[in-house]
Amino acid sequence: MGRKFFVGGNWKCNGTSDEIKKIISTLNAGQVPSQDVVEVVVSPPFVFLPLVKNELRPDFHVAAQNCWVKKGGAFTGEVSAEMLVNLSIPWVILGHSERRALLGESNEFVGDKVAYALSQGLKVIACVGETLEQRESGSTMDVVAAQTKAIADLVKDWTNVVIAYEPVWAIGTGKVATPAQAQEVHAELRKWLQANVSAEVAASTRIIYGGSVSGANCKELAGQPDVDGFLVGGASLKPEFIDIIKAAE
Ligand code: G2H
Repeated sequence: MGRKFFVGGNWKCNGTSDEIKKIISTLNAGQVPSQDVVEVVVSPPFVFLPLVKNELRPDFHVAAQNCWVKKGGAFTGEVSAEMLVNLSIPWVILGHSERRALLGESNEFVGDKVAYALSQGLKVIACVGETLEQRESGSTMDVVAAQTKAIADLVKDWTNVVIAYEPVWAIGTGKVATPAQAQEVHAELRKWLQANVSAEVAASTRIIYGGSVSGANCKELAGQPDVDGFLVGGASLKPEFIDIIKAAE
């Protein structure tokens, strides 16, 4: 199947330029497995993208945390996919639950964003995940399938898509999904891709887990057959991110 382990660091809305430089130094000094074993992508706030792009070691790549849904223009405050391509930023995170919840991004809007970003040549980390209420009411898979369907309806080529399963109740709470809970949803998602997209896409698309991943819990999560890596928030700002990358081994 050959799904290369993927570790993303989502720095969210954190950091001063001094703090960002410190994180870069730590990452640049870290001993990690080779690019044949793990793909590492870090996602600073927009304003720090050029700094990180210029200073970060070349075997780690850079992602934006969002981009506009279509071609740039009169959209105050937005950053377009074209601009990211112009700055040679290869990746973008789309559909993070913080944006879905706080900024009202719907499944369809996220699907449109994913399709447009891909059409411009960006690679996409597309986030899906259920709230606690949805999990407790037994609708986890319905929610995650609907979020994925809105993307699948518009995307034909999945080569440049990584799906991040991030249960909302596990984000920034310290309440990580158990390895069994993560594996269950990842396996169901893969089955969904098999049934609704193709066996090839199901076998080759990386499904990574996000939600309170740490140096302490990453090894066990990484041992699950359908967990192909992580999207890390809080811990990606700390030296322990290097330990999380090593979970690829
Ligand atoms: C989930 C994750 C990163 P954290 O949002 O995308 O954040 O690891 O802080 O839960």
